[in-house]
Amino acid sequence: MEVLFPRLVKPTRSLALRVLEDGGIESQLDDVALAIFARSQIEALLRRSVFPGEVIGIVTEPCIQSAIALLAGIAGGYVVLPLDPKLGPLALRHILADARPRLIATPFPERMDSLLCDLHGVEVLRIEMRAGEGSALEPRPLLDTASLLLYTSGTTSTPKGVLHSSKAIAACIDGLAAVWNWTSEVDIVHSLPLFHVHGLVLGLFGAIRRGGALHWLTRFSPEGIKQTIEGIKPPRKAVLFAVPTMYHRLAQVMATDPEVRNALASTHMLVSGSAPLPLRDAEAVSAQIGKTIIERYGMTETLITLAVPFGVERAGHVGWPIPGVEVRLVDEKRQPIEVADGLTPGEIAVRGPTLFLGYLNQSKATKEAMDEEGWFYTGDLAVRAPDGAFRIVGRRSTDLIKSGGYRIGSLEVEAALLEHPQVLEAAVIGAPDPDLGERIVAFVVVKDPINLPSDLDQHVARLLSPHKRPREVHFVTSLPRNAMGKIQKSVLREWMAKA
Ligand code: MLC
Ligand code: AMP
Repeated sequence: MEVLFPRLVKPTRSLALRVLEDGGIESQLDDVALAIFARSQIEALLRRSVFPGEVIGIVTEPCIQSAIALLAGIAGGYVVLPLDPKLGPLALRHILADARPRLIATPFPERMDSLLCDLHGVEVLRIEMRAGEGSALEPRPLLDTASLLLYTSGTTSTPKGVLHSSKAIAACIDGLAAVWNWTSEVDIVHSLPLFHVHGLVLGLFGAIRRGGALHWLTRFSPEGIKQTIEGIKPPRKAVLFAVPTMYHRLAQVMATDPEVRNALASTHMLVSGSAPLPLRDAEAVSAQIGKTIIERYGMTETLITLAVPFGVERAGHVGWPIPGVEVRLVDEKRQPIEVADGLTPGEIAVRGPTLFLGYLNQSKATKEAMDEEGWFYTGDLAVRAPDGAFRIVGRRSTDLIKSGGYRIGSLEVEAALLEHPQVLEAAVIGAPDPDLGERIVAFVVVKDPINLPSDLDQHVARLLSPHKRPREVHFVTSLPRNAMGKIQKSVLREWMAKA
């Protein structure tokens, strides 16, 4: 029987998880210890009569308990719902109502909004590291039913729940393993949150499935990345998974810090994803360390679908479909574009085993995004080179912003701004930013332009996770609108370009 994490069923006594917390706390577990703790977490759920197949929320606080609970939940057959520990009340309320988790597990129950949980009938369980009754997990076969529920911003004001099966997770990891020669000698280093595909599916689940270790630095810093990489000694091979903002910051530090430069030069592979990697950052890194950053492309709904294989030089490209996945470009009528000239753009459509099962409670949105032949339309625009390599050139929706590798729906930010009693109208755009890729900029019309609200920042901070807050707010007397009364975000973008 094929299971998602063989080493939690038959531990190999090798290092599995090393967590470097902010503040210097370091913990590490081999797979025997990991299996013991995961097992006790599953036993705690069963004691509360929470059974496999039920939805459990896990607050992904930056500590080892969260990682153990995520692995235990998936391996134990639950539908795991990872939650951003900084989730604002608007999003939390929406997720509790939509996903209806039976229980939320967190290392810090005291930080949960108990009123909100009570209101939705959700129990809160403290994640504890205790030895369970047995030392290994019971095997559970890979299934094509729901196993992971990830919330992601869309073009509505509330995030959508994306359901994935354990089979899809395995297909994504195994497809990448084939093109990257991702063996059990590879140790992953990352400093990403565990509530999105990149840090969770690739970083945590990937490392545990492939048999190497994950070294998770819970707060990103170039110094921390350097030290973490330095801790990995041959024959182990260090592979860094990071978003472009992190490479931008690493490139800057490397220019004056030879130790950071040497650490990155010593890695086996550097991988970038979640957002476009600017060529100047890619070149700044490779010029300093003589190594090319490999790119791969994915999305919450599709997991990772395109990747540049290990050892292949393809700057500016996100590569070829991973084994088992079909990717094509389509025109506005969703007709395939056959030409591969590196010039003709089309929307990326994906079909294959890594695709999600659908949006939770949103069959209409699922049908709009996925056709009867199983093609999912990503909204991303790309061109295909004559050798088949894809290059991302844009995005169909201007209401989706990618900032620091996070996908943010502008409507969600606008909804938070509009909750302020002084705000009459709000429009949010992503402005080009050398560090974040795009930075969130808000244009706001207030009731009384003489007395501008001084608490707008705090108001938004109470409602939204930090990465969703506008970096800039411009107070304007009116928003540009077309003849139909629709806000013209293109005009706002022009204003920003001229500013
Ligand atoms: C941020 N801050 C603000 C603010 N925005 N404060 C006030 N107002 C605002 N508008 C605060 C932050 O909370 C932080 O505070 C400090 O300012 C610095 O913020 P920052 O510049 O954003 O830096 P940082 O927090 O370090 O974030 C950069 C980053 C982060 C790159 C580390 O964006 C990140 O972790 N990105 C990863 C996203 C990711 O995993 N995406 C994967 C999606 S999956 P303080 O107090 O904390 O210092 C996917 C699929 C695929 O896309 O293909 O992979
Ligand atoms: P998310 O839903 O947060 O997983 O974000 C997915 C989106 O990130 C995709 O639709 C792309 O727009 C973007 N993305 C992911 N990887 C890359 C990449 N390598 N290059 C450019 N954009 C990317």
